[in-house]
Amino acid sequence: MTTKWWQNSVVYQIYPRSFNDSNQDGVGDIPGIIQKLDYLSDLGIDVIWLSPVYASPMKDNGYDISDYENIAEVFGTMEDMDQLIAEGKKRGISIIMDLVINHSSDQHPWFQESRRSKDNPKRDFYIWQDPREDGGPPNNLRAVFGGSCWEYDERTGQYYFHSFAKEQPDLNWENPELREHLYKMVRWWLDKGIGGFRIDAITFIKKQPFYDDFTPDGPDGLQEVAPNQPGVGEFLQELKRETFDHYDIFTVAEAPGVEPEEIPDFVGEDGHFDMLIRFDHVDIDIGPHGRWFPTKDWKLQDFKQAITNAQKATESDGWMANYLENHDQPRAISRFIPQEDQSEFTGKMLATTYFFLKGTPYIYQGQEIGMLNTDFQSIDELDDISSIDQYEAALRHGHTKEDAFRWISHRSRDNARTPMHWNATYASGFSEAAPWLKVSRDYEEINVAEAESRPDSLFQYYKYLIYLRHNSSYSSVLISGDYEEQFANHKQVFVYTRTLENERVIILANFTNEEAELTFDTHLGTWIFGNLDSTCVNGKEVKLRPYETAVVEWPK
Ligand code: TEU
Repeated sequence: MTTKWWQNSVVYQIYPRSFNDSNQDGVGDIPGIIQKLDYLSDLGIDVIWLSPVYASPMKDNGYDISDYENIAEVFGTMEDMDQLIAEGKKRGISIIMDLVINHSSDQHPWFQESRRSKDNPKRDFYIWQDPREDGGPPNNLRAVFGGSCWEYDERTGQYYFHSFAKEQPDLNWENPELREHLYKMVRWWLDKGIGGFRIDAITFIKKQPFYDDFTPDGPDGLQEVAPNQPGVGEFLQELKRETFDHYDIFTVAEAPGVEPEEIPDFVGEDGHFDMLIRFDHVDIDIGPHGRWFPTKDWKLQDFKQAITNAQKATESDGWMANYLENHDQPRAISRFIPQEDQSEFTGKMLATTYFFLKGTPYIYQGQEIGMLNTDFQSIDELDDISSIDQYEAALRHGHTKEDAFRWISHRSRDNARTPMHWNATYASGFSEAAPWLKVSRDYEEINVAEAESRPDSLFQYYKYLIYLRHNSSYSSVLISGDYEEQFANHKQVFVYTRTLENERVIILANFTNEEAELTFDTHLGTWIFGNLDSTCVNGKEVKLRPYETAVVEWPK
């Protein structure tokens, strides 16, 4: 199989607000990222996915854009952005931008125009509908960040639609002129020489019927807004045709609501995108209707099943974005490993597990040094719009403040958004000023300077995983090999093979603190890498110690 450049790549996600502050205002910025490019180059990554840096009132930390062709002042200037692209290029690192085009900010000039009058030329760039006879909103859908999807605007006596916060009005994709504006903006960015886009919440662009009554799923009488409505594919194909198709770039779509059997429509030769970000394997501890309360117990079985479904759906065509963390998720070690066993060692196990799945691995800032969830003390310490809404919803559902806070702080997106730990000095070396969000308590032990200085650190381990994919004699099988799960019903281990012609490699991971014994039909071969040593393999027998992981040859 000939591979595309982005299939051989490893992506690193930067949440600019929390990465590195160069001008000492407590908020990370683009020059701060440039200062750390050598660090990223040493780690060995090929692509940076940059969470939004566009002009924004920051109601959702940049996922509410008020000008697509300008940079937010706190993050720097367009010159800084151009320099980041150029400096990245020098090091063989391309930048992919976060493309947020389901909605804009309510401060975007288009929306400011749109809300002015019913006959404004930009009126139809957003979704406006009349109230029902009783004055209420057109339907009873609930926005992802809580409350009705409809916000009443006095000036014109109509409601506008928002899938997320009310400050994030949805763009009206049914309007061809709006779509043309968006495509032009996308091409403008691509002409700058970026490597592509991570595309935000894109399955939300097609809306549910406006005047239907939906069966309530909670005490607020509302039903959660549902993405991936019929017809979404036509917009996505047009977007691709008008923009991406003309460049040597890649697109990775965050696509909630896509069922495994629909994956081939979304990625692959004729798919809408190149890679897909799925949620099943990280949503295993989330309750129905996207609720973070109470935290749901999860089983290894659910995790394995979710991953295998996606792997199988991209067996002959299509490609996955494989990840354990991003800016919307808690830290992986804190989520998947019981408290008493959370360590670099278990972090190595998790890393190995997802790194060699078929697809492109994504590392989220701080994951490479094993950053953990934060010790938030009260709801006032949380900044995230979604966490605050979930907390209030938990109270509305009759839970106590203590329970609500425990569950929400465990799942909060802010766990991933605390400042990056660079060293053990003030504010973890992130800034000399007071940081916008508190620094996690453990920065003196868990930080980049410490990890770089120690040969057995998780950071060095990630470097080796990247090397194995990029430059080793196993690269081809690890990138292109077919995926097959082994011991699928086993309750302790996650095991899979990657096979390319005569080559076969097996990835083994014990998710428990007890030994796990596995018997194979044929002999295993050379131990390649792992978080302990080669003694776990003995002919047809494998004995995995607690949380042990290993990558091993398995001759065919
Ligand atoms: O997230 C989209 C998404 O589907 C969210 O509902 C996700 O499940 C949620 O963040 C959990 O609280 C994207 C971005 O990744 C997120 O950061 C933005 O807040 C959101 O879109 C709106 O732009």
